[in-house]
Amino acid sequence: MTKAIIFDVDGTLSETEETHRQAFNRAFKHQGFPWHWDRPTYRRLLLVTGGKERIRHFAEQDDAMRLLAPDFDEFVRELHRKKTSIYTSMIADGAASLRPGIRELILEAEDNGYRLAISTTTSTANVEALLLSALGREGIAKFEVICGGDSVENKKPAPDIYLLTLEQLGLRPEDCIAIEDSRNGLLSAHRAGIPTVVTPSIYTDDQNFDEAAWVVDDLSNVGLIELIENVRKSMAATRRTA
Ligand code: XBP
Ligand code: MG
Repeated sequence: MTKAIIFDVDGTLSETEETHRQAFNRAFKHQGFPWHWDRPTYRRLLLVTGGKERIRHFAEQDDAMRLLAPDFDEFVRELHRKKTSIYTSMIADGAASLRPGIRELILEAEDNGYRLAISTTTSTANVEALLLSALGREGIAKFEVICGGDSVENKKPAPDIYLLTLEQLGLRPEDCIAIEDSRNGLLSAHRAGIPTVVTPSIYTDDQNFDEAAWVVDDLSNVGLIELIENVRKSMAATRRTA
């Protein structure tokens, strides 16, 4: 029986990847760095989860000479710290709002005694900034468990972040439903054994979601009970064909 809903953040709670992209570009400019990630480039780079990993991947693919700098690792950490500072300020200034239907799902889960958690690759500071901005002072407290960023060695699509969330919730995967926007996130939750609903976002609408229990473009007219029932039916159908 479903006892908890585990939300991804970027692309799921909110279309924040566009804000991340702008924050990266402002950080590059602030550090006097000649990089600029346009939307098509960022769509490609989003296949690599984690901002620091994404910076390194871009250098390897598009600016390999940078890797030769003796302090490249420290450079990446400093650049990412600046980007996170810019990003959290943009979010605090209202740069992003919750996707349609997300607020209603969170409040309905809370009202009906379902436990809430977050499993994300983004930095915890970014999560708190978004929850504060979108849900007010009590926003963060609605989520019993928030697992993010560098709390695990292997980021999505590895299952680590969802396994950590299950451990902190003290629940079995079949007692939860994950809500994701990307293939990396779907694979992470699926590998942890968690039935997953995917709501594609502006940067993931071309990805494959075959492992999803349910794919829904717009959550604005989907109540929590309907979502849980759709997942239950999908899991029952999967068991019948197994
Ligand atoms: C999406 C990510 C993150 C963000 C950038 O996270 O892969 O890396 O793109 O945030 P989610 P950081 O699992 O919520 O979809 O720069 O803090 O990594
Ligand atoms: Mg996401």
